[in-house]
Amino acid sequence: MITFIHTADLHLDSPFKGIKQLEPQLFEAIYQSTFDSFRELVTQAIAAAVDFFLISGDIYDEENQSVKAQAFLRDELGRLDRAGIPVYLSHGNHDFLGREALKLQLPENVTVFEKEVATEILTTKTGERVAITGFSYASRWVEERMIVEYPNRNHTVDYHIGMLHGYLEGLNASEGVYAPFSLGELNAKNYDYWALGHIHKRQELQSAPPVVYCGNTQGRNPNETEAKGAYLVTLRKGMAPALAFLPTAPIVWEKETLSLLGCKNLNDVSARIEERMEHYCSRHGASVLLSLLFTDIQELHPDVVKKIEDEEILDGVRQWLDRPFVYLYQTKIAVDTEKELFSFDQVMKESFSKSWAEISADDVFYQQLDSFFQHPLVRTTFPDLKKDRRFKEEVLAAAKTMLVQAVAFEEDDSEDTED
Ligand SMILES: [Mn+2]
Repeated sequence: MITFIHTADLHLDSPFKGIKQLEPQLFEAIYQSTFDSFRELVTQAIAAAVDFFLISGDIYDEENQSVKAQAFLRDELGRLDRAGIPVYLSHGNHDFLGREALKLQLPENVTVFEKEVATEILTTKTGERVAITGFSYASRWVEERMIVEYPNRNHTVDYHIGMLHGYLEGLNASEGVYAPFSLGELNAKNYDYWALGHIHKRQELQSAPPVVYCGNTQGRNPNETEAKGAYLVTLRKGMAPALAFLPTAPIVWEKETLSLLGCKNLNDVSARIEERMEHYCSRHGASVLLSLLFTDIQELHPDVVKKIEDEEILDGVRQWLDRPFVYLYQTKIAVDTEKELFSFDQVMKESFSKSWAEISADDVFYQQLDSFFQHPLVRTTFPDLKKDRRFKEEVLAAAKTMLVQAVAFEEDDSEDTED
């Protein structure tokens, strides 16, 4: 039997740029969160006396790693060293190899994968032999199918584990398509576990053998919701693999849809919000940064809608600033004009859906925007834009809102004249 930690995407020293202005009181806790989550993970790994510890890329947030982040990693990995736990780490697209002159020496228990795919062999305290295969990014853009460089299963060992920071094709995630692979390609290697990194949303893609994105260790924006942490994995010969998720993030981003049915004025909305915040307060555990998406606003006075749209409503909310804190980070109103607009005209709805499917297809979308992406300014300033799935989603969502509103305004205007 072997036990190990599978983590990735620590993004140590993430700057949390947008939050600094928002709430200086909480900023320190938020800024420290990437560090705190990893420290907690190391503590739990030592308590569980795991055989080894895997970090599948993006240890640091930036290519230019702060001395603080490096010293932190060195010291935490040093705690694992003193506990006799070997560490295998690879660098990803955020913290690719380079800048040797700026590297702090890591402790002796640490093996760093280089840019070529390589296999390390480890013998655990109970004498079981484990092969671990991985590589590090030599640059931000690794577009090759690195999976083809991975060797087939090593038949002289008890377990073979693959570490891979890359993109599972067909996932439709917002992360860039780097070191792409398919499930079939992974399975063809015949390994016992795939410790994936890069996609920040935690997901078990397959249970036997496990193919797992462990997610990042600390959410960094409103889209990185849910508890964050790492996996404690146990593999036994002839038994089903056991995966236990260890939540270690001190702060969790939550996103919730909240109905405002029955709310008419500012007081009603405030009361409804505080009810939800009390719910999070009573849960205990991690601190919460909450985003609320309001629906059913039909009874709400237009002046109140305006206050929500301007996010002025946040100023009136009683925030819970004691640790663990519960902080309302943003409020939005769900746009449902599409449903209302097309509900009365089936033909219009169908033709819109058809056009929509056409322009949403990757080939059409990217072809239409080709000269934009090729523009020198775009290429130099936003080199990653074309690979950013979220960019496409945002462009399409914004376009849809504009189209829908352009038609909906006609409706609004006619209503206005009745007032
Ligand atoms: Mn990452």
